[in-house]
Amino acid sequence: MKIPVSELLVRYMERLGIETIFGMPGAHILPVYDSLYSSSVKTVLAKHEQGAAFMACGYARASGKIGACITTAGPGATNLVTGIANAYADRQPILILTGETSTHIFGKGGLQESTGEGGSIDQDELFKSITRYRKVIERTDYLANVLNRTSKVLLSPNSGPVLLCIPFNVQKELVDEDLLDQVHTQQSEPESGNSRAIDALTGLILEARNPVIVAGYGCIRSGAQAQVSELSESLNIPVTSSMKGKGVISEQSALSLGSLGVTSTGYAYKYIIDNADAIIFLGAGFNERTSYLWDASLLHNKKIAQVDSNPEQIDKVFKSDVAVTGDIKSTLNGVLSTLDAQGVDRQAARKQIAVNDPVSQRDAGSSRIFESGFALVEGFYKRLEQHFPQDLVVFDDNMIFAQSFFNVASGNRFYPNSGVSSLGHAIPAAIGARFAEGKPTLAILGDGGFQMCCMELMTAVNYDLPITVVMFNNSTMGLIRKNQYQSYQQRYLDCDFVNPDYALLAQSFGIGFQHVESEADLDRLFAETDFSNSSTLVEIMIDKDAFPNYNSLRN
Ligand SMILES: Cc1ncc(C[n+]2csc(CCOP(=O)(O)OP(=O)(O)O)c2C)c(N)n1
Ligand SMILES: [Mg+2]
Repeated sequence: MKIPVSELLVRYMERLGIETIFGMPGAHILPVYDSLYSSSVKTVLAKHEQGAAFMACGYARASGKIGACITTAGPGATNLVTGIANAYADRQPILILTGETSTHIFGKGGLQESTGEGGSIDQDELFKSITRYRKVIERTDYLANVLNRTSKVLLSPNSGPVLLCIPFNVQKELVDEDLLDQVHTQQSEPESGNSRAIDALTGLILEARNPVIVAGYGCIRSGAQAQVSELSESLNIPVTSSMKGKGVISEQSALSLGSLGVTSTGYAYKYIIDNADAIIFLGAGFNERTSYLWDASLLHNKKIAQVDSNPEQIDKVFKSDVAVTGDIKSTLNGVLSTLDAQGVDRQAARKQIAVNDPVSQRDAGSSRIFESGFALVEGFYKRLEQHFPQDLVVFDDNMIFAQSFFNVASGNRFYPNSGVSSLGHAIPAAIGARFAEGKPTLAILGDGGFQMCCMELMTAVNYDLPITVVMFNNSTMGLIRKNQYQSYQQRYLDCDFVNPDYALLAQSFGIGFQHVESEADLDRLFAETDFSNSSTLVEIMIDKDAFPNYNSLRN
């Protein structure tokens, strides 16, 4: 049977398991919207296409499934750019569908034309560096090929955004529905490292006297939390994490060193320098913040192993003694079964680690970064830990507070604003995640960030989707003010600003509101807030002149 291309694309999305598509319609993409009318793929109308892109990112991160966005040609597509850049940097699988003027008017100055012809903007060129595959579909004879390439990228462990731009007339062209049978839409089994590499990794782990695991986001992507915990617990190996790897093993566990990085308490850093003779990087990059600006003493005189599914990460900034390219979960399963196959007595092979109770020592060190002025922030995170032993989902744009103050339990999920670290991310990302999972979901951000994306809260209201937004109110772009304080002789420029009345704002949005300026307010917040069934804006007051005591810039 013949069906329109728009219909075929919607059926393709259904086969890929796409459940929700975030975006905003415009005339050039309406045929696809019309085909979505009777589809199982649910459409979500965002307030701004950037919000739609961040929602797709949040959806993909929380669910591990493919996120999707849909916009019209021209401004609809250009508004996506930062969100898609974020997905590219984070290797999130996001399918983007955009419209375009009809092919017969290419170059003639069509409304919102984006072909790069006749003086129009060139959308394809614009997205070149932030997509892993993109295609302006001008014909239908190669459609099966295009969709196969799309699937290949979206289903790969090192995925990223794919942009399909479909001219208006092509969306309405008829094609044979059997064409879909030529397109693969199933994920293949993730590949572990090869057996020689697994043997070498097992050997390095057994030989080390005091190894430390650095767990990164790769562990979460591959769902390797149980394997990391088993390796750590059975051989008594302490675990630290990158910011994105927080919670791979419970940060409340005695084997957790907390997270590693320039904005952390510094406990894991000191532990590694003083004690470790081997470091095992699992899906963790050694980037600027995690590595303390590539501090060589962290790696000095230590054996290094690295496991990553992304070959680009291997030996990127350091040379490892053992490098394994492969899925982390399957690779660790390989290590654990190699230990058994070699008859290793895990009890006897346990490491004699140098600390008894890392959690309390770690917390005692936290004053190094946050000397004063952050008691309410700390109090908030401590109560959050107690209130949610599990099932909490947190998207956090402020990150550095949480890095030191929030011990993420293994049943909770912490998603810092990684990717391109763009402000305006947490609220839409949390909304996207809430569409994927019905768990209590928090967006944590500053007042500057809030004002960049607060209208998306109305998207949550629109879909009756409960989320809790926690906003730190210091009437300033705190991190910018900190830099101008530390490095520019307090010549404050374009950091301070005036805030609206947030109680009235929440009221006008029809959501709950909590104002926090004391410990008693924090108690009330946790006693009164329904994190599961209704939306609330929480405003926590902090001092604009309280600065975290770190400097992340290399001169
Ligand atoms: C889109 C974007 N623009 C600019 C920046 C640079 N930037 C990083 S932190 C920051 C200030 C954030 O202020 P706020 O959200 O109020 O958080 P605070 O630091 O005050 O806690 C800015 C402007 C950015 N990360 N993203
Ligand atoms: Mg602020």
